[in-house]
Amino acid sequence: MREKGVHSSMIKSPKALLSIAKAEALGDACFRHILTRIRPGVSEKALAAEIEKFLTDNGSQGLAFPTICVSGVGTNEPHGVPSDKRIERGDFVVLDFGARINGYCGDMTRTVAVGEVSGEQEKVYDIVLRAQEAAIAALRAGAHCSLADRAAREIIEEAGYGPYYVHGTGHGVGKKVHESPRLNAKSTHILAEDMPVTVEPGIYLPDKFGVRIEDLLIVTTFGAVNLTHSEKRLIVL
Ligand SMILES: [Mn+2]
Repeated sequence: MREKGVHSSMIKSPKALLSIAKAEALGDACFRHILTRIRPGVSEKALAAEIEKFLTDNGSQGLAFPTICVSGVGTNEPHGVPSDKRIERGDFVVLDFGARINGYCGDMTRTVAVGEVSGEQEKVYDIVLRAQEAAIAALRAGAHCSLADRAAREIIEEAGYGPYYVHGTGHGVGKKVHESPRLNAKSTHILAEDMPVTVEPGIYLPDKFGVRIEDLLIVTTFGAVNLTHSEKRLIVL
């Protein structure tokens, strides 16, 4: 019997899930690599190019989507485009990228600090991380997708940053990087076993900085399997 809010295209085959897991593992390897390249003076464009080179050199067949690498004030834009801006001490750097394996996409985001970090940066990072972990904890086959969004949003709202969480909490992933189900407040989708979904809350402070943390997980009857293993505690390079 098909549950309301569940469409078969959201549930992926074992072969598709393995390809998505491999794409995400390649993303983890890429993150480890790019950490060795992030330093003051390197441009966003150069880092984005290095990410894409690492992915394709290591088996990515094309890319899941154009790489986001933004820094400083530019991190306050959720879908920023890499520019010639050079990394500076005190910047947050947001990296959002994905490999493609057998046609299937990976998708991950990490925010790292360079040189030093302010109290406000640490505070906002911690709120986003707690929101992300709460949303992950709300993933379970049979749960409404809006619940994961609510879990993340509640934490951000209680911390006083509600107006600065300007997008949904996550999405399905397949041959397209953005698929159903949608994990947002209006979603009518219901999670089911073997749905790959992202969880990616963020806070974007105008004229200051933004933070986003994104993992890719497979929904199960007991919760979710996290395919993304990169460090989530704040990294200061
Ligand atoms: Mn995503």
